[in-house]
Amino acid sequence: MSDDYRQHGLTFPSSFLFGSATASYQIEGAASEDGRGPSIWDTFSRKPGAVLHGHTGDVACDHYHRLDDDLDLMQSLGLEAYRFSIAWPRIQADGTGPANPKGVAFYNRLVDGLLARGIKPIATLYHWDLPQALEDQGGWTARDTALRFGDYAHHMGEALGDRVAVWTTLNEPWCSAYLGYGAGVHAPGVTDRLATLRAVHHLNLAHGLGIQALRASVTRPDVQYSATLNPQVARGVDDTADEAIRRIDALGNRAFTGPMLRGEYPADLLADTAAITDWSFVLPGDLEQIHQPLDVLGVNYYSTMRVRLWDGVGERQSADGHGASRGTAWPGAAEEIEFLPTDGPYTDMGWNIDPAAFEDLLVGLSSEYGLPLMITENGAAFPDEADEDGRVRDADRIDYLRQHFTAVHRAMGRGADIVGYQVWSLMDNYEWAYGYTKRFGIVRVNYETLERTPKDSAHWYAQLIRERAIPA
Ligand code: PNW
Repeated sequence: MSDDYRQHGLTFPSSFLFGSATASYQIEGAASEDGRGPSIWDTFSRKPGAVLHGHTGDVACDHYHRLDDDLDLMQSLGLEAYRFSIAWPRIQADGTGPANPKGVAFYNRLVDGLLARGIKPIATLYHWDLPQALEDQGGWTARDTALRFGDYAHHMGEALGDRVAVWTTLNEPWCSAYLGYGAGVHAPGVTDRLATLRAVHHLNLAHGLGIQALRASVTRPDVQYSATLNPQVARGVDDTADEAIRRIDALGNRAFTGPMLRGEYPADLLADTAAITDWSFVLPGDLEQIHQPLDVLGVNYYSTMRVRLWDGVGERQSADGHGASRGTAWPGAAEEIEFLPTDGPYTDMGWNIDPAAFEDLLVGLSSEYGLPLMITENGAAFPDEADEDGRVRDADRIDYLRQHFTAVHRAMGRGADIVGYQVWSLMDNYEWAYGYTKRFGIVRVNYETLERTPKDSAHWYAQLIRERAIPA
């Protein structure tokens, strides 16, 4: 960025896209309406003990029935962009065959409603709600799921490809593979090392096939293609940490950026996992399929981990409380890593607040891959309550957002090419294994009345967007 840009203080360029993000299963509800088939989260959330209080997404924020009001809400906050995801089982109940017109109609209304209000649609094809019928045939451990994803992407390109501005194939494939098939704390709840690595590859393949299917069906000329990753950021605690961080980076980051952006699986990743697999599920030609040109890299960031190599004595620490990424999720050489409690302060997730790591991450990614970056998620859960007057005074969330917007601004000052920021989340919603107990929204949702109330942070964000500068 130029000196001219720096002189204006904490302002953002006119092209910078301020928005907010959600995901289908977390907000829509209407889980069996208009031909929607069951997803792996409908199944997983009903498994005893899988989700806090047995909460499900059956109703969620009832966004499916409150679409127009929610669109008005976005407009009232001045959002320039809205990142949503499409529920695959609304489009193909069992993951195959023609597109369900009622499912398509809902997303048509959403996209048209956004455009009518001057809000850019950023669509994610897969934010974790895999059709259960595909899981019954192996889910992401099965190659066929990636092929089915390509067909689904083609349907969506045909349906919305004249209007969606930014397409994202996958949200956080790290979570799908490592939390879904490794730690088993997300759907489908599998705990199997080989399954985890097969899932990594088939998610990558789905991304590549999805991009190609979109390119073949989309007609909007100024469209952009992307994937959203959640880079794993580890800080070291002693002189064994560099090796621990390298293993985390191989499995957590380069397992995706390698094939997607460089066309190869890193040699150290293959070596670190050699005891589990020879990666023979990577077929000839797969890497060419996965390695597709992208316009933007989506980055989700919340917090960091603290690691060192385990000396093999006593019980290995895995810091499930105060470490953002489950210590039990990592296979292969990463099983010899200890995840130590991070330093506070923490959000209500027990995740530490570390905006300096965010700044460095963005500078590093930008120089490493040379792609424009979009912050597709950043935000915080806090146990906020409405006061007697109905106002939600979430000063802690404002503080978190201010620190992280400042980090983005500083990263841009250091040369990182960052094109936008989608706050997680527009409204309180279904926080996966935590059900409705964690509130990430800048808008409060009353889960009894489903009423929406913009929190102080929403007003703060609206001011930021209006002034294109971080409020003092
Ligand atoms: C992301 N972890 O999920 C998702 O993209 C959102 O759907 C979610 O609501 C948000 O972040 C907040 O959690 C994650 O345990 C869930 O490391 C869990 C982890 C990371 C990201």
